[in-house]
Amino acid sequence: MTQTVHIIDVESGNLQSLANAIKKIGGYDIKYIHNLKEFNECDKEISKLLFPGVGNYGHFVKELHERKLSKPLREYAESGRSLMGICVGLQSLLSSSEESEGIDGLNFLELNLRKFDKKDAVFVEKNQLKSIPHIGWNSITKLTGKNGEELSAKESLYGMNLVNKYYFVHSYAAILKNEEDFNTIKKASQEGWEFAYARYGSEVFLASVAYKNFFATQFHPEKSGIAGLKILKSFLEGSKYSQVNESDVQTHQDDVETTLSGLSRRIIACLDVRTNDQGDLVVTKGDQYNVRESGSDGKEEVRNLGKPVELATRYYLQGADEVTFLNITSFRNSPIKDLPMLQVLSKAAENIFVPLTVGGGIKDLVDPVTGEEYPAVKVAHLYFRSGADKVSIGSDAVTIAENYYANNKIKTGKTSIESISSTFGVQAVVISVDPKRKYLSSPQETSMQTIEIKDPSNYGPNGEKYCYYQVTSQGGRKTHELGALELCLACQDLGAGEILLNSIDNDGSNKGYNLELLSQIKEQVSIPVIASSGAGKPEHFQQVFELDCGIDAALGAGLFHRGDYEVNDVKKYLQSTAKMDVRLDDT
Ligand code: 1PR
Repeated sequence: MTQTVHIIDVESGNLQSLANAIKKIGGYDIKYIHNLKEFNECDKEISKLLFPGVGNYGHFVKELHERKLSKPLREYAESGRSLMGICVGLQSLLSSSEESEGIDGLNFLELNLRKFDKKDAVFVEKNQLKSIPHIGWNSITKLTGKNGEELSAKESLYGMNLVNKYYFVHSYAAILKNEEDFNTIKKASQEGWEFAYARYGSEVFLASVAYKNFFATQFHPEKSGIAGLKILKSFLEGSKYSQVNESDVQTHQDDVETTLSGLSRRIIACLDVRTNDQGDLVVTKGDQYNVRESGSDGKEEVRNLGKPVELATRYYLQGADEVTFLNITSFRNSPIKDLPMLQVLSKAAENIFVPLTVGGGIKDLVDPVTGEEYPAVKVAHLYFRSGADKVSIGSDAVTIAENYYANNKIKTGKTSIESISSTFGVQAVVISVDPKRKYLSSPQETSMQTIEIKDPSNYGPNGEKYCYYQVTSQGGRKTHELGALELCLACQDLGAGEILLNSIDNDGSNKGYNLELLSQIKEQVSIPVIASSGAGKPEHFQQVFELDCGIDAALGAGLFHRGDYEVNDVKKYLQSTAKMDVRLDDT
């Protein structure tokens, strides 16, 4: 007989993925609760309640209070029935957050949430900044049971263990800093609370808390591959202390590095999607953004590398840590409800349990059929509702940055970057940058920050010894008087959470990433940077991760589409040859 799982929905982020994960586990129906009335209507029948949240703590807690859900939630938890919080769901159960001073949480445990320190000493020592948000796959460093006793590597808390890696995405956490925090934890442990700890740089924070029938994770089990699905399953089945399987241990190798951050090396598979001349939605791939090639009849046609959902699922099963879809012809208007990527996303999210990013056409839109205006935040919401975790903004970011500098860096609060990040959190906004090298004889020829080219074989065609990276929009069609670095700095200030840094010069070349461009930008921003364009073999991933600036993730497209390498070939190479820490999922 199917059981019902209830999910609290206060319209925060991507609930579809959680629903999909529960469907995948099987045997459960889902019912959403939006307000007190709905809670009261089904209160008696609730036995498994999920409480997910992403984005801003204050926004989320206020929604809970305004919908009058705080009190029934507390009473529900006290009644001994099962409750599971996820991400901001966990955070809201603590007492307060630096993110939103003056807004009280539900105070199940008296701890304050703090922002991670970008000037973490272990990073400063290496001349780096710690990237904020904390995005990626991290490990649990310690699990404690009642009275603070440590659990062994063979034990688990709801399937969560010391071997697997889980997907985190947040800027604030219950970071344990001072004596008061440790005393709170000690006292709670004596009362029967159980904890999982994780590390980001030198900061230790709570990855999970459990007490009686209540459990909460800072990471996203619904986005943590098979390892995450096992946690959800254990919670739903009430299996609190399941043993770790021998097969789980396959991911562990003793001689691999321990990264500075604690995060493993994140590998992203990217799919450029567009309609071909026959009107089918296909995955394509360009060389320096040119996606056309000569067909059998000699005519130029769009390179067709396969179907978007099929390829994305394949890469997930091959071990991709994240999948990105870019609609590369989004500047052609289509009716909002028919936005082609909505369907792709919702289909992909049914079977892919790692983060999904969607880009292309994230901006204020006017429906060409109805004339209705759709602000960017509403467009983004449609994608989140379909299963996206992040949206990536390309062309609109260029316009926004140009206006930002023209207005002396004054923020209007109205741009797509600001509106989406203030509603859904900075972690939901990626900026996709499409830069092209511009050679200069002297730095005085531009107001942008320039790079001095070290290797004479890379000088410009007329012996130019300097360059900067000029941004383009509309898939490289339009060039702007703006540097990639200046674009990234503006977007970071406006609230972007991550940078997808392409390079038109290297795209599709298989000659490796643009290390010069990546270093210039990563050295000056504090949000995560994803290296993109040029990966042709596993060694290129090693090379980019070895950069002194500390690249956060590396993306590949062509090498996976052509079948030259599977995603796990890259990861296994990184693990066994480069001794780098990667995530290999459960079996
Ligand atoms: O401008 O907000 O509508 O977004 C459009 C998005 O589409 C942008 O993210 C832009 O980068 C992307 N895009 C537009 N035209 C193209 C094209 O190729 N003609 N693709 C394009 C950009 C770059 C990477 C690529 C890597 C790795 N693709 O995503 O996947 O370079 O390739 P490789 O590993 O094979 O070298 P908006």
